[in-house]
Amino acid sequence: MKITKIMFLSAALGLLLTGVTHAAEQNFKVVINAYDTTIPELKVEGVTINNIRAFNVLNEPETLTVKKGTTVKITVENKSPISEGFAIDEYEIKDILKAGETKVISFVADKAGAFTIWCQLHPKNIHLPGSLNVIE
Ligand SMILES: [Cu+2]
Repeated sequence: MKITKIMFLSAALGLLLTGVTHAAEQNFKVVINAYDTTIPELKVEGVTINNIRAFNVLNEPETLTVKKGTTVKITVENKSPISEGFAIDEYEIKDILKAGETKVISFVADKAGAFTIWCQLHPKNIHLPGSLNVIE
């Protein structure tokens, strides 16, 4: 009878500790993907445009949301054929990932607000920025 109680208590405590750990730490996986699009011919309102080439880079997912105080671990994988940047100014994060490289970026989200995740190497209309949302 006593052993059963102890086993139950330690199981409950185990669950409680697991819950606390999950609330304090959050893991994300972000993939940087490059999209190279070619449109041979496009007709818009009577105007014909030939040979359109669009090159865009996206962080997927673009938006990360955490609660203030969370330890954030972002595993960033660069699948673009060139080096890409990963920066969040307000958290003093400024990293560069070579093509094919994966890095883990860790920090404590101790400031609430919406912060731009951007690439410091390329224009924002090519490598589209994302957002880190830290909620109270
Ligand atoms: Cu970039």
